[in-house]
Amino acid sequence: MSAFNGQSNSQLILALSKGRIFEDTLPLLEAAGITVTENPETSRKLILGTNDPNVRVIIVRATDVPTYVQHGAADFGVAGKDVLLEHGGEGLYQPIDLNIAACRMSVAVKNGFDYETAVRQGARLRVATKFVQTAREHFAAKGVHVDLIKLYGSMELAPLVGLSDAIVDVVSTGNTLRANDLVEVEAIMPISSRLIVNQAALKLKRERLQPIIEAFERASQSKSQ
Ligand code: PRT
Ligand code: MG
Repeated sequence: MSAFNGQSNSQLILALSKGRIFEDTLPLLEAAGITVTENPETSRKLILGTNDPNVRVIIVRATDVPTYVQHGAADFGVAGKDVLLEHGGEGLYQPIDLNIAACRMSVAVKNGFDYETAVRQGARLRVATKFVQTAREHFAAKGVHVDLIKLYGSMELAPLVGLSDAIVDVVSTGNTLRANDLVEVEAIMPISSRLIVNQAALKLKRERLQPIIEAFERASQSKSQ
């Protein structure tokens, strides 16, 4: 189960997604003495080098990061709590909340839709989301009956064209909701990104991984203070 089969235990593969997670992880890597030598926004490469010949970064979709780490194709990675809840966390050790890429998971509806009354009256709600596990658990805990509609993106559109009554999505500034005449009616939970480590790699490569985990921990704590 070693990353990039056949490589020695000194080689480390880190899985990241492009965009906010990559950008917010760079300072943590710097704190661990690791500099990524290529920019995923301008390079088409999916495997990026660093100043340490034993450490490489692979660029994958945010929702695929836990899958690469679970199967040992990457030794460690950074993934949002939203993504980890949907994945389930199997085979993953989650040592630290890095307090990066912060946002919240929320319920939103079209401006004018009376969510409170619909819930109170026990109406059956159509809810569009990429986060079906999280949405199912949230509404089950409230005792609200829902028909979940799985989408892969642009959830904001669903209530506007009558596909759903509500959406469950991550929100940070709220600008996207406002721009689409949607209102946030319920905050489900705060979301931030965590460091995830393959459970076998943690044992086999502990000597290499432990100092990086500790540097990430120190850097993320000093940032949140
Ligand atoms: O973009 P892609 O489809 O490849 O995947 P992704 O959206 O899962 O990846 P990415 O890189 O956009 O997000 C990675 C992680 O960042 C998520 O798993 C979250 O944990 C976290 N995060 C933090 C966010 C946001 N903030 C966020 N604002 N993820 C997505 N958004 C979306 C939001 O849903 C809205 O559509 O960005 C849009 C703008 O948000 P507002 O509220 O600032 O307008
Ligand atoms: Mg995105």
